[in-house]
Amino acid sequence: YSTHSTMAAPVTLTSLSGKKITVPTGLFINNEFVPSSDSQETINCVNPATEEPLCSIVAGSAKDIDLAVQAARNAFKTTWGKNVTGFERSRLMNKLADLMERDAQELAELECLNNGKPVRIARDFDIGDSVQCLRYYAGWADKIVGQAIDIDQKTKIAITKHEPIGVCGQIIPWNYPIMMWAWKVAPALACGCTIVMKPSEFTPLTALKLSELIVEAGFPPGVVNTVPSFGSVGGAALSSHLDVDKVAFTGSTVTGRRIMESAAKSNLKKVSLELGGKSPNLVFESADLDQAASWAALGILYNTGQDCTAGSRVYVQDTVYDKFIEILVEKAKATVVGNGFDEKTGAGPIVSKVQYEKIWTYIDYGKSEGAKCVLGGEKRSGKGYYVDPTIFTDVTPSMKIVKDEIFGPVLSVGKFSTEEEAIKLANDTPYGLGAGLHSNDANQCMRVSNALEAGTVWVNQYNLLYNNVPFGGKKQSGIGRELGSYALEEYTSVKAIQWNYGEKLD
Ligand code: TXE
Repeated sequence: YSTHSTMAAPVTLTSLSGKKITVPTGLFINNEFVPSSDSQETINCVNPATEEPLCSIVAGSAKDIDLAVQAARNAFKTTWGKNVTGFERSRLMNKLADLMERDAQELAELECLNNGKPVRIARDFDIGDSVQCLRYYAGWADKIVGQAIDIDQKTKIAITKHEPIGVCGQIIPWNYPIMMWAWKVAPALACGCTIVMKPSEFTPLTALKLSELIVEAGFPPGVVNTVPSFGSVGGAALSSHLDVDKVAFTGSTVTGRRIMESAAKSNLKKVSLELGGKSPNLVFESADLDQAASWAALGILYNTGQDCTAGSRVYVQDTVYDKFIEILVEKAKATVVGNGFDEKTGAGPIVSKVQYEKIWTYIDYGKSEGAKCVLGGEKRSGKGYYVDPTIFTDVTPSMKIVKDEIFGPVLSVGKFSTEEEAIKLANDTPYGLGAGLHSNDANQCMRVSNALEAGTVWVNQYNLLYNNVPFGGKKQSGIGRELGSYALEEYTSVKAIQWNYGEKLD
């Protein structure tokens, strides 16, 4: 299945539905798919449902990143940046959204082939949300405005301008390849920035396919460039590049730390990081237990637990603990884990062999550290990186399954007796991305929401995201906010123009 590493010719994949999908395999620089300028390396893409190879694509080198940055800088100075109106950016972004919507089924099937997630979910949620994200930020493109600040009413005024920050490196992970692309690209384009996108080496195919739509939508060359590459090569080159003004990252806390360090050591580029989590989900005795169990199951099983906000630690009030677990196990059992081409599938395979093995290591830790496995925990035979919903009860705070981000469908359920204890357990983590609470006591909902150390608190629900609501982490879960108007701050630089129209020096 090997291809010539230097060629950038498209390959045709056949999805399980029989659809033929043509995928570019080159690096996307200046609106063209090109081979690497100096490397023979390839990225070998695998279908996680079958463990079979899909295709090989060109892996970009540090030099290729440099060429892409040059293309992005050139576009920033000529056709984009300060040379394009908000109306035009909005028009192009809406066009791109329309094209994504037109190709939703094909993109969803490709996402399923490369990532494993169910086609239905990719199409209706990941892509549906991404289309909306583009339209949401297209709406902002001509509304990014500064302030006029009177210093006095007679002689001096200051004007603030929210200028595009410049060339943005965007490094995205493999759990939501299309959605993370949209979350990064949409606000950057709306603000007038240009982009060098580095998709994950595990799931680069949909970013390449979306690059075709960038051309079709009519974006000028160099505005969006895509350089699939390995993290230690392309990701490192982007974060240490002297001509990149900002790097936006979603991924592990370990890598986020490295990126920030590279940014500090190079040119102090602006950094936004959306990192890992070990999010708590609290169930109080007054809660509607049936609903709370449904949200808790969704919280850990959505995207097969490969979710930065996965509600991986559920804490239940002791008075309803046994009853809640009974309901939760039934709900979790009902989630169909299987091939993403089956419309009934609720959760697909794990994205890669490394992740699959990481999850099993943690399941083994759970067993050896004395937690009680009440659901799952057994390997399947046959091909595909499948992990069935797994629930551990009787957990203690020092267990690895309680402390570490597993990034799989593995849930720890613990017990508390008072609200104070629940808050203490919930906050006992270096992370602070998401948190949930279920209660029918309105005062308690507000008290606990205030006390939880997290960027998002879900009350009587879990894991829902909206394009107009900010998202991001506290503590070691990140820096900066995506989505909503808050994301615009990540891609703009404020300039104060101080204007004297009357004061004279003696
Ligand atoms: O992540 P990495 P990995 C967590 C999750 C998972 C663990 C490891 O717990 O099990 O991280 O996953 C690029 N400089 N999350 O190793 O390395 C890489 O190429 C610059 C949480 O896959 O963080 C990819 O594009 N970039 C998470 C991106 O970083 C580098 C999503 C993410 O990969 C780099 C994914 C470097 N030195 C994993 N090294 C979330 N928050 O949603 C790698 N990369």
